[in-house]
Amino acid sequence: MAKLENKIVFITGASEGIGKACAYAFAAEGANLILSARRKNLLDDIGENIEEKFGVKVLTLKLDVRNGDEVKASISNLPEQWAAVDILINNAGLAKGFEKMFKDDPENWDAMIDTNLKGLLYVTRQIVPGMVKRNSGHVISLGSTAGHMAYGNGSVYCATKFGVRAISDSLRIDLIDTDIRVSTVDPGMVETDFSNIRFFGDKERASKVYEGITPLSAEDIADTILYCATRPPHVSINEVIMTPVAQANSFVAFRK
Ligand code: 8X3
Repeated sequence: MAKLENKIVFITGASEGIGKACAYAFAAEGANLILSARRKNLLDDIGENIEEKFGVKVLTLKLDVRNGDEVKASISNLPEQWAAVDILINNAGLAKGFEKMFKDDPENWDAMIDTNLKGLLYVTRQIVPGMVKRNSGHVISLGSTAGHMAYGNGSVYCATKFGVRAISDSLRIDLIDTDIRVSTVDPGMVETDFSNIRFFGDKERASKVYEGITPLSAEDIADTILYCATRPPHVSINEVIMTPVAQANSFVAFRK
């Protein structure tokens, strides 16, 4: 039997990259999906394809996690059959710019803090109370190696990922008297649109990030998130740090 049959999995940032890969990985295990992102047209295509391929149900939700009121309205108005979310995957996140903090444009900071931290908080705040009521659930958030070692030109991105780790560690304590699990999966180099967005569409600069290295793929991360979600109920994978073999940490990588 599929491991996640009849479970409801809520994924943020599901229109591309790691979020989209999670959608496919979890559907393959029989989960029904709530896919959320700003670009609903992309979600609808993914949803249709997944329903056809895996025979699971998919609800698509146009959601900007940066908007607290919108998050509250959307999640509190979920159709009844979708309201009992079993697994929340806090995937929506981004890096904007690569610049010394004292030269950087504060607009970039707002984009990262609003999505990576406040967005994660807004969504989690809406979904966890239902999990507490049912005494069941799993919150899995995307951290980063940048949340373990800060690097130059990345102060605010690193701060947000240190923050994701702090929020997860604290939430795990807040939920200690429940059966709810809290995990972070913290990757290093993953080849998605991440660097392209960080460098404002400069594809050449983005591709240099992964030069001479076999980076992780979105599917590698989804596979690990699925692993966390499919352990026996008494097992909590609290934190996973994962990198390409050729990357040791934020600073040390070997390029062929
Ligand atoms: C992505 C990894 O090293 O680009 O979170 O910050 S890094």
